[in-house]
Amino acid sequence: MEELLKQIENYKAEINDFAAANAEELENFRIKFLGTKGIVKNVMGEMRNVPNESKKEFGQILNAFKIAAEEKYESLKEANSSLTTHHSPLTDLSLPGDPITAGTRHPLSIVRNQMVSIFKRLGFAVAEGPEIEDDWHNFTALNLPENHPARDMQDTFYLHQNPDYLLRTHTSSVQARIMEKQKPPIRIICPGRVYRNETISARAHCFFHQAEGLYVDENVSFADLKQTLYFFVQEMFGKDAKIRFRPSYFPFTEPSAEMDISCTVCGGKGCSLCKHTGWVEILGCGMVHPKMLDNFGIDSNKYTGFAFGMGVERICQLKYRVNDLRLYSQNDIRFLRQFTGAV
Ligand code: 2NL
Repeated sequence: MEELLKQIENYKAEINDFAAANAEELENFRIKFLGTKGIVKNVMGEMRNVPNESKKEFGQILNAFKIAAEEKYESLKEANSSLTTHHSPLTDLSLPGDPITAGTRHPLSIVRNQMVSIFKRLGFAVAEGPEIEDDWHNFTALNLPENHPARDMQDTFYLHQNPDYLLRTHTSSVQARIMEKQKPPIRIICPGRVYRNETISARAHCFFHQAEGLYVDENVSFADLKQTLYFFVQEMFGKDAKIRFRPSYFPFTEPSAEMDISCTVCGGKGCSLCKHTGWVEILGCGMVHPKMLDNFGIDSNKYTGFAFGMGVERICQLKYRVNDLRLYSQNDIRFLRQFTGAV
């Protein structure tokens, strides 16, 4: 009897610990414990050998054992039915799935992709770099002296914990990183997000997007710069677009220029967009300052280069007439949907 009681305790523990990973394991459990030749039936059979005076007590123990096995099986069966692939007759697997509505590309992505694809056709490769930059790559290496206004705390987001690090204020830092590692010929276009500490308004934001280009090789001239940018403008704004250069100043180029295109609204006749001048400014450019080339160990007697930088938002404004910079980051679906179908 003692033996039988111990055995029942062991079976109970086994039942308790049992977990079915699938329907097959559960069926094996049923056969083992509850089948016609199963353990429960077997143990019940032992009643024959129990002396009469103990039959009542043993009967209760055996009954409880049987119920424990049955309840375990029922509860596992229920839990398992949700796991097993029972095909409900209500599910028609041949029906098409629920449609996922396709979104639209963000206007700034559309314009950036267009820019990149135009420059790629001219042999420019895409280069990217970190948005958290160090002072050297963002300022010093780019010929921005210690007291330059762009270094002012007002304009730049410095990292609190280590003000030698900052959120890049232009993508020129990417070009600096490439010149550091790569020797001429270098022909890259660097699209990316940049940050400035500005009060947000229709015309200013604390982050925006740029695409900067750099071409360094032997015999690169201002004529190459003009022809490259003219090609870009004609591809971006159409064959009727004209360009003009005005002298300007950037610390990393000499000579420097700003480039205008004929007004995209009036075609040059004069309207409110171009303030009746017929021209709108789209980018800054110039010949890479020889000091910059020397900074990176590129022989400025042998090599020359041109560089340019433009705002993606600005090009987008001229192409799609977006007149408030805040629209780009407000995620207003009524704005974004208007670019459905644009590439
Ligand atoms: C602008 C003007 C410009 C550059 C960016 C550059 C970068 C290197 C060397 C020389 Cl590494 N130049 N970049 C040059 C001229 C103008 O950007 O108005 N950007 C929105």
